Amino acid sequence: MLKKRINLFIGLGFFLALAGGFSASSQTSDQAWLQALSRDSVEQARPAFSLQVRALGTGALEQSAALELRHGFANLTSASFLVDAHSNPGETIVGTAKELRKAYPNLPLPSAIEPEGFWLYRTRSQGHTLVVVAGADQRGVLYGAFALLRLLATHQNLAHLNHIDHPALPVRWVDEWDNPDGSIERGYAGRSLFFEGGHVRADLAPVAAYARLLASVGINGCNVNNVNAAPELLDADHLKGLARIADAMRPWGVRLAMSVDVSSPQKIGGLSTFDPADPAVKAWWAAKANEIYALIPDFAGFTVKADSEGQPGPSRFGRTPADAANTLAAALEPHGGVVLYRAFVYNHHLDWRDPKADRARAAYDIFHPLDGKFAPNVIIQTKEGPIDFQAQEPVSPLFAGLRHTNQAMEIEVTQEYTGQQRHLVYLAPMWKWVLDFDLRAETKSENRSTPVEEIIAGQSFHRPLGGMVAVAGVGRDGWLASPLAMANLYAFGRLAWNPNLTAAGIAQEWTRQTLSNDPVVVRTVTKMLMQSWPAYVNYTGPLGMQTLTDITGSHYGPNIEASENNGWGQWHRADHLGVGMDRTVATGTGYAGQYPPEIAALYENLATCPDNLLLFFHHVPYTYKLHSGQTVIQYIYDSHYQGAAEAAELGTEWATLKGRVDPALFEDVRARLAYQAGHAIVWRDAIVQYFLKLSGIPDTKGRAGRYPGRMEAEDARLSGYKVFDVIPWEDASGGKAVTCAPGSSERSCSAMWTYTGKPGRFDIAAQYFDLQGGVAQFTLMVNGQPVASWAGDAQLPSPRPDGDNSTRHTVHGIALKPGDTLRVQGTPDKDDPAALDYIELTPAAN
Ligand code: GCV
Repeated sequence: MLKKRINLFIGLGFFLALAGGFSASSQTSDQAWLQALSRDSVEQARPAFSLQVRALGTGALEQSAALELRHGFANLTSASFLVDAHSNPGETIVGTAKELRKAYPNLPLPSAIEPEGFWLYRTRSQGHTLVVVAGADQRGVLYGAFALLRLLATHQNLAHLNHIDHPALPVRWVDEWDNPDGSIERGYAGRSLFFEGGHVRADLAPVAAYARLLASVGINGCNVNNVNAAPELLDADHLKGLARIADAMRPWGVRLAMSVDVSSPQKIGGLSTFDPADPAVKAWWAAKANEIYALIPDFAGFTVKADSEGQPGPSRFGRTPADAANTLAAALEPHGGVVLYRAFVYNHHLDWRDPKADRARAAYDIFHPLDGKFAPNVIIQTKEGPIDFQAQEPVSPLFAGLRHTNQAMEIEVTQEYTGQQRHLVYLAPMWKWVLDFDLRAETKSENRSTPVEEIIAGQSFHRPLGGMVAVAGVGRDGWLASPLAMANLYAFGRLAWNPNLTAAGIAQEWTRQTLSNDPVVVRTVTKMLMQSWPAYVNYTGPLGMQTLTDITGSHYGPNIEASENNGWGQWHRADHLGVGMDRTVATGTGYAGQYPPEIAALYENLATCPDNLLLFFHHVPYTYKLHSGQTVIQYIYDSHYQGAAEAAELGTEWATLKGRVDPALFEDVRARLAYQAGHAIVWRDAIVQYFLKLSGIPDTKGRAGRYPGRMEAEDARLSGYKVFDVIPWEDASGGKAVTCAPGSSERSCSAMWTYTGKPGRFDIAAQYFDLQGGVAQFTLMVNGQPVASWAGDAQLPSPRPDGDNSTRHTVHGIALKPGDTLRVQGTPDKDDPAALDYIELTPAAN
């Protein structure tokens, strides 16, 4: 296995060197779904193709396409391929439709292939196999080559290959929130591929590998820097660096874009103002655009975050987003660039006591009145929901509110509010729900559906431009750090290409290419992926409550009150009587009225509001009955127990794949899923005990607040350990835990309990807080004999013990009898005080 990997690595390095002039790097695109191209996996398709690949033209992307096919055919077909190739020497011809028409006038080429589209065809000509990859244009050729390889790698029957396809959306970009110092805002996979120490990195081989990965799923643009933009990236030196990035991505048809700070003319340009209406400001941007295009002739455009979360904006001068966007658009227009102006504009100093204040309203309130005022090369980029990438939100009403403006939808691949890649959460089902959502934006008489996917494709309102943008957050740690999280990046590309694909179909495709074509693997992993988002919603914040996390900090673990009593406006308004935000027109903030009439009525009325968004639109008592017949409070209890059980199930399902997937990958994912199952319990217990205390209403199933088999650390016989109050209280069982003198690395502490139950075999879980800045050691002893030792060496958020870092270590099958002692010994290390919450005994499964 190791030898094979090394060979592949050398092969790819050679291939990249040919394609883009780069040396081999430790991060390759073959570490993701393209690894299928490096496996012997298409035996049945083998006779269809030969090694002969001929590009008709000399275009760079056509050359990339031909190289991809040679590389893919060679790796997909093993040595026996050559024998067949010898006895049946066929050819694969790669070119634009125009080139093919000229060279093969008798080919039944479709009369028109849409921009960036392709036609794949197989026939026999004079006893030889002829395979055709015809692109509408250069990008189409490349996308066609990758599509052909995908069909092969997923074992599709290509006997009658005759396939035409094109992307639904013209703008298909990833946004990276990378800073010049190499850090990545909301990135969970290490340092930047693009920047280091204030500059563009010298080694851009990983950037070329990333562009190849993006191209393989049809992504055509990459915005490389944080939307909280560093103005210095526009200076002459940095632009030269950015031009090198553009060079690295160009062989893959991925155009470079950048985020800009609208105050740049003042901050770095020496002007006294950045008023977008000022002629000097307009001239500054025009000159800057000329400078950029001189270095990067195919520069894609600017992304803008302004008047948002502290970023400067046109409001400083009484100007509108349209004024700012159009000034930038005018500068880019002569060169063919576009402006993606973000609708994520809101006041984060809202008065939380004001029942009419509502962050969800902001985008529509600000942008709807400007509809039709944006230049033709401006696209308004709107987050999928009205708040901020929560685990569950309604669709943004702004999509229906801009009929004379180009639109793009922004989604998040990096799992900011959805488990930060430590939790398996496949987001395609959520994105699909948004894409398919019919906003009923046309008048009733027309009775025409207007699903989001058609609006952003420009179809519904006849707009020339539109797209989908994903905040990707890739870094140098295996792209997204977690192998299964890569399904989200893959799914984004596939949905931006074709929003009609199904989430399950994409999951299957990804699994086949990344893991195996073994039907058991495909079935199991697809099932796991499809279960993961509903499970996460269940254990974090169901009924439209949003992710009940620390919204002012990590956005990771549970912290229910963090949303309240501040100006950020992510409120759920829970009190002792009820929960939910009244956004109705009748009695609330009026947000529901921003939707077209049919949808507004759906959400406005309690009787029709769907359960899964009830608390986003309505404030109801805990005893309110859902359509399902359950009360709200009972649903909160039930969904959290169900969600935690579903999270555990993911690990059980994965365990069945032992021996069917790569052993190292198996173990990596196994450990991640075990962690997730433990953290889902932290979420479950935090939310359940919080709402039990707040509502005072017991769980009809008797679970909330009762934990059979749990032994609290604060109730143990403590030696060295001190009891402390965890903040927020709901993040620890009973609100308390114990800590071992932070700062001291000499001493150990211990917590001891005596077992009083019946004799039996048990799984023993120790719930501890794994803090950064030190590696505490723990030992579990039974009657003084160690049965397990482990290190608190994870890198989890928060510098203090709370739900961000509460972690579970489980030991299986320990025999206990009454009178036995159980002891956890914790040894702190630097800033990690070996804090402990409880141990929990459950009867061993076998
Ligand atoms: C780049 C959220 C994130 C911020 C991000 C912002 C945005 O608030 O937490 O990190 O800033 O969205 O999308 O601009």
